[in-house]
Amino acid sequence: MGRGVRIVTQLGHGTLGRREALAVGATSLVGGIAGCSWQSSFPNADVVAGPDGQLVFEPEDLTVSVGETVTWGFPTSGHNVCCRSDDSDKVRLPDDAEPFASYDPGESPQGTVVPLGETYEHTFEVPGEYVYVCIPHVGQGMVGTVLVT
Ligand SMILES: [Cu+2]
Repeated sequence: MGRGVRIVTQLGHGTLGRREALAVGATSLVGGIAGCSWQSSFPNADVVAGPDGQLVFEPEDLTVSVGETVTWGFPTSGHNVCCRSDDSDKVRLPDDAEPFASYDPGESPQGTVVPLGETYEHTFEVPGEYVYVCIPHVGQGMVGTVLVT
């Protein structure tokens, strides 16, 4: 009879172990979902830089009216916004438009990124097509356009 009790105890431990494993799995899953929903913490961002860790701007193409402000949100770290022809030959902007970037002209284009969770804004005063890049990832195709009409 004593043996029987011991067996039941062992089964009990086994069951508990499985529950713990499932709980850990569930926690990881919640973490994954929370990671995806980072985007929604930028309800006012027009463009998300690096959503879900992808090296893209989302949406890639955006159309706005003259005088409108575009806000980029940064749910992941390591990215910036550059629309300065001096810093990348992929950049295009109307001749009479002021170049802009999320870093200052004196700062390193490669090394100056927008901190995680922050935003960058630019107001478009000149109509035309703007092709901007993320300097650290322009080689991987992290390029976006804003059409100002
Ligand atoms: Cu980037």
